[in-house]
Amino acid sequence: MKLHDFPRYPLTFGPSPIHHLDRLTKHLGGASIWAKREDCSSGLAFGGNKVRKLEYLVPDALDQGADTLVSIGGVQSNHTRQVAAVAAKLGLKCRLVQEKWVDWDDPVNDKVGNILLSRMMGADVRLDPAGFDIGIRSSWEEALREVEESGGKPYPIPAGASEHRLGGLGFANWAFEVAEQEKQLGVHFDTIIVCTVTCSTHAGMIAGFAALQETVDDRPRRVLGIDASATLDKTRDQLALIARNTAELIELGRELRDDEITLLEGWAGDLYGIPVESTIDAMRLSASLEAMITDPVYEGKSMAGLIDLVTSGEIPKDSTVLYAHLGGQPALNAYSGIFD
Ligand code: 5PA
Repeated sequence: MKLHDFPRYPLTFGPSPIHHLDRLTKHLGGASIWAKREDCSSGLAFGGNKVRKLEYLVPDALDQGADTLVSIGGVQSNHTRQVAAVAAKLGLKCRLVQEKWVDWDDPVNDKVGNILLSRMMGADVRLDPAGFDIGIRSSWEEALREVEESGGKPYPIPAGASEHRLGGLGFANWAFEVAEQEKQLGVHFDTIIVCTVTCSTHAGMIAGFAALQETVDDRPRRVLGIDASATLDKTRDQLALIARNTAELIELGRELRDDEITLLEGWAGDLYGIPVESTIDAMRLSASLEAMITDPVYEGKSMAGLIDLVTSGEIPKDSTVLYAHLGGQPALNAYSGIFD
């Protein structure tokens, strides 16, 4: 099936807005920088990149007659908050496993931000002491079993909706959306910057831009993933796998080349979820120049990557860059100490 033939349940306002970051561009003195804002493209509980992914999972869940969405993430997972939001909007139940992915010493870390919102929206939130891992977890499989045993019909959504057959479609379609917006704006984005952890955002983009190139627009572009997992080898393997599976699913008609799958290291620090100096500097810069708010777990790290790549000239001065803002701001409340 081609990408546009997959059913999509609308949960966003439409295409996410794109705008130029003129003060940041001027400050860095290099490439022209724009942002595409997944953080304000949906009215569902502050939105974010998962809403777009879930638009392609919901028709499948409804087809199967599921009554409970079951998912997993860290205590401050944006993903699980978006699953809770979608469940609320559809009138479904939601069961969430929230693992201790981050050892961050903040007294309200498991009470504010994302987890507070998920509780408010009626999700059954259960804390689990397990640490960070982007793979399939037994606690999640257990949650699925429990829903079934209590007479419910669970719909399984793995971490970040990534290791799901349909998980890459949302951001494959993002590529086509970008191409439409480029026409309206009269620009061409030769470089895309995206934060990568469970991988279906970046992987979907890779498959989508490859399909775009085969069909409507063969101009070259680079999609640069900035790793925020700090488990680089595992993430790189998962990225390649999901990109290739998504490419096959949308009938790209050729193998993805290795040079289309680029994951850069250098900004994650040593541990997932722990901001380093470059993260905090990037968060402060983007907030103070553009009032564009980023979080310490994901977008602060990809923003740090963007800043360095533009400043060093790695992304050349004549480039036009699109920064994918994937959301994540609610977690800021659980990191109040950073800007004390
Ligand atoms: C997340 C993910 P991928 O997981 O698709 O690689 O996306 C990375 C990403 N930015 C980037 C924000 C704001 C994100 O929330 N979040 C996860 C979560 O549980 O919230 C899946 C890890």
